[in-house]
Amino acid sequence: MGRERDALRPVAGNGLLHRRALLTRGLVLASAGAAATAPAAEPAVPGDPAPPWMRTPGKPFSIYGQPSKHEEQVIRRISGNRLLPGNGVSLTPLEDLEGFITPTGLHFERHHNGVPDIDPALHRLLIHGRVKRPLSFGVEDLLRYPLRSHLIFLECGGNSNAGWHPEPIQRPPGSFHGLVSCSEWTGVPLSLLLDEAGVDRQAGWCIAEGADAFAMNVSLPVAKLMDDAIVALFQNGERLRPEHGYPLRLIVPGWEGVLNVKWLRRLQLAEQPAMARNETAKYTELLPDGKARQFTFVMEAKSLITSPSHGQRLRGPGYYEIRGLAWSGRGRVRKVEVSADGGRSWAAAALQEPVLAKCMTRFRAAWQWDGRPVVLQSRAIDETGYVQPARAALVAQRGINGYFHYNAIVSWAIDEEGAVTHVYA
Ligand SMILES: Nc1nc2c(c(=O)[nH]1)N[C@H]1C(S)=C(S)[C@@H](COP(=O)(O)O)O[C@H]1N2
Ligand SMILES: [Mo]
Repeated sequence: MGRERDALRPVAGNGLLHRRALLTRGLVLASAGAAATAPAAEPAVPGDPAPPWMRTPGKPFSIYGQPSKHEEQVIRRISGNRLLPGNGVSLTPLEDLEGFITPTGLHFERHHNGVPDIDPALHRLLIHGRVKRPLSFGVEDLLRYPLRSHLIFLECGGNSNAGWHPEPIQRPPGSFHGLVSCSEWTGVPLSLLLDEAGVDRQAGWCIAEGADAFAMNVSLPVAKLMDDAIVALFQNGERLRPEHGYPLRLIVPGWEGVLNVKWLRRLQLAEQPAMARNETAKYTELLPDGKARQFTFVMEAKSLITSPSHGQRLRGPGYYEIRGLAWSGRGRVRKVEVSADGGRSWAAAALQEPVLAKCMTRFRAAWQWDGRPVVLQSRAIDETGYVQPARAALVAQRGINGYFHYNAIVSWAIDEEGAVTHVYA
């Protein structure tokens, strides 16, 4: 009981409790008692009459499952281009999801010229350029190689770029941080295929090209491809969906989304990068000194509170579980800290297992809200010791002409009414 009472003592400003509190039974009642608020559950009704759906047989089986009709509002939000309908994004509604896997139907999408309709029997993957033996693989050929799975996040380098706006954008977090999702990707380790082709020693780069009408291409260092890249054929257990690269795509764990070429058709080994559009005009960042950062492959550590967040309303003072996601392209998330006083004091959040490298990690923190205005924040620290920066620090370092790779701490202000707004704290 001593430990339990300890767990209910705040460890940081404005009511953040020790993460042990999440394991303490009776926490809700105990803390609700302390704050004199009603518990969330209603007392049981005597009699417990059978609801209507218990009085007739249910529907028969279905051949492919769909979410409940009561969850129709949980959708990807599309931000397209009226003049070029195939160029745009759809975003994952992060605030509506739990755990760390993104359902495939809600995984964000980014296409430059639409989703090609590819016949898997005709699709080929060519490995050529500076290799001893150029090779061409069909899907059936690739399925005979040993497979490997990566549970990883995929994030567009342009995710969260509204953070560079001078005023905080007032939208639910998925609407401006939702170009990140997390899946299990399964495919052939690229090192196997490159070894078979025999990469020339001078070939440090590999130019990957997709079979879409944009023929998107990017340049990647061969060392990374040999390390942990895969040619993915499956996502979350089933064959890739057309919008995510059917029948095969490149997966480059922890590196920015654009490098994960969908509908992959060509890997050309070369001594130099291609200097393609998406590594010169785009996905580069103009720095305050007028120079541009290029080939910023890794997605740095980031975290985000998904609940409470913009668009939600707290129903009065009392106990809340603060919930969010954290990830780092450099490896595991070592720690997530949560603040309820705009960053003056921090409490360690509980990290839900499994905590995997280059994967999303779900974090939770116990919080007793006293009903006064607060600013909630989270910051991720990864296994390299990298600490997610405050917005002011990121802006000081990178200026405001960057557009890509925004990973600053996100702040949610909660007012006396329980309304949540986005602020720069
Ligand atoms: N061939 C091809 N590959 C592509 C793209 C594309 O337009 N064409 N978009 C890239 C970008 S910018 C991102 S962020 C990711 C998005 O992958 P997803 O749509 O599966 O989420 O795919 C990348 N691979
Ligand atoms: Mo992207």
